[in-house]
Amino acid sequence: MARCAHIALLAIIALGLFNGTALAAEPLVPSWIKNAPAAKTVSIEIVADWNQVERYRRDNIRTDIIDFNGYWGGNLTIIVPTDWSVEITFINGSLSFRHSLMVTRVYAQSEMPVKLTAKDAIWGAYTDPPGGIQTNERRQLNFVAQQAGDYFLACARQTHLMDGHWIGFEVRDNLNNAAAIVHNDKFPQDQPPGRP
Ligand SMILES: [Cu+2]
Repeated sequence: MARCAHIALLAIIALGLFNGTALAAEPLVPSWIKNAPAAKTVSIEIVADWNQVERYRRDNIRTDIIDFNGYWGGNLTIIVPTDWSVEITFINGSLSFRHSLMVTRVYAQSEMPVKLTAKDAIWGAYTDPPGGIQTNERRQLNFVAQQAGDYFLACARQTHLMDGHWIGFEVRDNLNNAAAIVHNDKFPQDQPPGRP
């Protein structure tokens, strides 16, 4: 009996694991990530406030959400192979606000600085000035993903980090190409989808 119960329990655990695997978000390569594996280079285009217009159109009110390619507050993570060159074209698509882009360490919500400054940039990677570029301006941000680990791609404008203007950025060993993972559990279903 004990053995049967044990096997049944194992079967339940296995089913649970299988379901968990099936539900886990799979990495995808959206149109705005272009891999060049031979050159160990990835080109990424990131638009700040990509969805501002769509949100306004739907509800006719300005939301508090400020986004990168339609994602915010860590509901998307970009994963990049270790030692690859990362070439980000950063465009401020906002109708009204300055934004910037900076590679930072990971912050818990409670420890986020009121404002990021240049010295918070990992590998010196940030668009200049940290206070943000004007609407419709663009900047090129090039760096090498030299150390595996978890980071943020954050906006250094005023309180934007605390306000959720950040996405995850992970440098990972043994990865064939860069990709993105959407964390659907952190993405409100009533919001328009992010950039495909
Ligand atoms: Cu911002």
